[in-house]
Amino acid sequence: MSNSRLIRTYGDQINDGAVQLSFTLPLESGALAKEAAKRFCEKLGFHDVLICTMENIGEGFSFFVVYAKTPFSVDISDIKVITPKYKKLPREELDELVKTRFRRKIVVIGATIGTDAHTVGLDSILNMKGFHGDYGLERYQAFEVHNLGSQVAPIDLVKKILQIKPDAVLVSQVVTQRNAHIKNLTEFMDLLHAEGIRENIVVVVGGPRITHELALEMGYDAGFGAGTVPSDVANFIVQELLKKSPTV
Ligand code: B12
Repeated sequence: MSNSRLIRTYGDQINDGAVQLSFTLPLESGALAKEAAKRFCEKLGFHDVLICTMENIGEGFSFFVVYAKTPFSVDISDIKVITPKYKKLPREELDELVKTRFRRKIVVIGATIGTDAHTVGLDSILNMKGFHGDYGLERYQAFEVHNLGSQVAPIDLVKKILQIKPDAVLVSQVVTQRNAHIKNLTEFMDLLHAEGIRENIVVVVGGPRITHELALEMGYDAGFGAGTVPSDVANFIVQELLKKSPTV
């Protein structure tokens, strides 16, 4: 007997396959553009294609919003997702755990590396006020936080690590155009290895397009994506440090 569990997108009725799409075609709005948009969706396998919005955006371009139905489904019994492993302890408990086991604060450095100027994601993890009603690492007694901000060159971050000697390094990468994040993350990891300091620290990367799987492939301890709250990261860091040095 098959254990497959097929699901399809939902619009009005379960598994009706309804999808909303938006895209741009290099055509002036009009009957030709509308028909081209419809045929394009049909080529993608959609049926019952309904063009809801067609608007000129600049000369010779039209933007579309389309409702359509897909015949495809996905078997979720096949899917294996890997996520960072940690037990979610409340802030007070985590503070107490660090106090009793480490008898000092956990030193954390955070930076957005390369030319990436997006700071909001990293700040939401580190700043006291936190994100989504969840306090940031600065609010914990357990952490001493050094937020270096954005556009930190990987080599400069390594210099700071050698100076501050943190327990954990948090790197943010939001821009993924032309795989800029892969280049930056690889460069940073290579530098850590070259300095012989990789094994001593917990190294975490985050950003909206970062997955735990990608992070592990690149030699990081964990990857955190969209919707991460600071307590996820706080718990991961402390529990990973305890795994690395169980005798602490
Ligand atoms: C605000 C913003 C800006 C601001 C940034 C201001 C600032 N100080 O941060 C400004 C205007 C400067 C900007 C500039 C640019 N931006 Co911009 N920006 C955005 C925008 C609208 C919101 C990003 C944001 O703040 N999100 C809110 C935070 C809370 O979410 P987050 O970053 O995902 O963070 C969460 C998680 O990802 C995770 N996380 C993030 N970092 C880390 C780190 C660690 C260690 C951990 C554990 C977790 C973690 O935790 C956070 C909380 O859950 C997005 C579009 C969008 N709606 O997302 C585009 C967007 C990110 N920008 C984009 C682009 C292209 C640019 C520019 C290149 C545009 C240009 N042509 O100039 C420039 C780049 C400049 C540069 N050198 O980097 C693209 C990126 C596309 C891509 N994948 O590469 C986006 C997606 C817009 C788009 N659809 O095209 N941008």
